[in-house]
Amino acid sequence: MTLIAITKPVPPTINECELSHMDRQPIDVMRAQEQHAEYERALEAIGCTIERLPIEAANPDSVFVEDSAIVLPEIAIITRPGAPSRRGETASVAATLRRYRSLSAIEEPATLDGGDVLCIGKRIFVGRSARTNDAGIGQLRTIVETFGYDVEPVPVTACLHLKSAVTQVSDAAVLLNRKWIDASCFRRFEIIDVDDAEPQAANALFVRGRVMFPRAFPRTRETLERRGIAVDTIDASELAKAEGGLTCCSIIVESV
Ligand code: CIR
Repeated sequence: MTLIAITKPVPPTINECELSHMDRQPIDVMRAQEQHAEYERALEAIGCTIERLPIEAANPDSVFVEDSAIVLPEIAIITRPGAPSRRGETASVAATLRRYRSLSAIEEPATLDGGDVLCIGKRIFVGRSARTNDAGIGQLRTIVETFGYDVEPVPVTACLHLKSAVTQVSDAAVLLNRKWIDASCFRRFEIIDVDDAEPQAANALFVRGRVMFPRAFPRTRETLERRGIAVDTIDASELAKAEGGLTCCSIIVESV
């Protein structure tokens, strides 16, 4: 089985990105591009083939491809991002995913961002957030229930997306910030708390049994390692200024 990681380059316009829970700070575009290249190399090192789509200068947030699609083994669902400025990002992702999966799409008036969707086995947690509405959750449920998935909504108010507050870090464990979401939704899993001093540390990328993790959060990294979870760290500090984490910068597709 091959793992494809779909990415898009950091556009020169990234300083015009959407921001919801952070103050705007200047983003050094070259540094962001270098960090993004390091991210792609880290994915390659764990066996992913990078499929880099063309740069989209007209879409300041286009590097955050995760928000454009949900990919399951059976189907890919093209989203309708909650921020109107981001709706132009989905076409190129759909054109690529069509080669790997049959496609379905979230339709108006529904909105759904990929960052709000956390799939663990046959359970799909979906953040009800400023970006993802009830119609989006409902349409997703209708599409995936035929394949045997359960959809569980999780309220998200304190941060941008569900995956800003919780991600999977092993077959059995999630890394979570319980100040931002209700941890009881994840009671079936072993819960690892982010360090109190690192509220933004919950977004880790779990691929092929490995965890890619931002270098900016050494205390949470220590907690993960104490719990037996080895991590590869990368510097994603410039992309973090655009409110993006590690999961946001790729769409992982298992291809047979
Ligand atoms: C936004 O606000 O849409 C972007 N500046 C950040 C998106 C990050 N995406 C993600 O967490 N999945």
